[in-house]
Amino acid sequence: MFRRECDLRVSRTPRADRRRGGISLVEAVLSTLIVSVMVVAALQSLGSAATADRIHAARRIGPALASQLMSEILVTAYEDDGDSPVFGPENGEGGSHRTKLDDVDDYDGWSSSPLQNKDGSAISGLSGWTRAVSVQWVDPNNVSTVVAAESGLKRIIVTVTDPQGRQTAATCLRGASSAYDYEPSSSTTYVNWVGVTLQIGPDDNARIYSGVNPLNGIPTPEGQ
Ligand SMILES: [Ca+2]
Ligand SMILES: [Ca+2]
Repeated sequence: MFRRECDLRVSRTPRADRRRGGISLVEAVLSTLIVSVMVVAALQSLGSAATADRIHAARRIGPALASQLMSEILVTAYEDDGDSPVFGPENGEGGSHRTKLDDVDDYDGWSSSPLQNKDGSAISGLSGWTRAVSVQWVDPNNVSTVVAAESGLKRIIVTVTDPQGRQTAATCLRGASSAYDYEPSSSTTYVNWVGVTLQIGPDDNARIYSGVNPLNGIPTPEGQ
């Protein structure tokens, strides 16, 4: 008896395995969606970081600009040494810059936008910022009380407003007998204020503003 045997087994790839050999449309769409979500999330993070950086810079610049102008004011005389001092700029001292302002109350009402250096030159990179000054006599026994007549004490307020309307205010008191109110014993040239603006690189937000009053005292008449 002849018996024939043959092997009819055929190797087949299961349908599921064959599908894994490529990328289906659904998988491509899902992958694109996931990547898109990740890109959007990354961009939002970058945008938030940039916004936070700008806010931080604005909070740092406001006090610096206020301090810079305040230091400029504090080294002027308490009262103009002319024959007819007035509260506010004396004759010939007003104008578009601050080079002729030589006593504290000359600065009352000063405001500038765009911001200016003392010589009237514009401070670049600060479009939309405003700096304003208010000076008032106050009661020496209660410095929060404004008085209408000479009291021997002036309160100076420098207010800086950024382009978004956020304000920074610096307040100082100035008496009538500070070191800067004594006449030198002889004609003397000295440095009493230095305004500083520093910037490294092209980023305006990285700029540093400051003003300093050197500690060298003004030469005073003997006995004073
Ligand atoms: Ca004055
Ligand atoms: Ca003056």
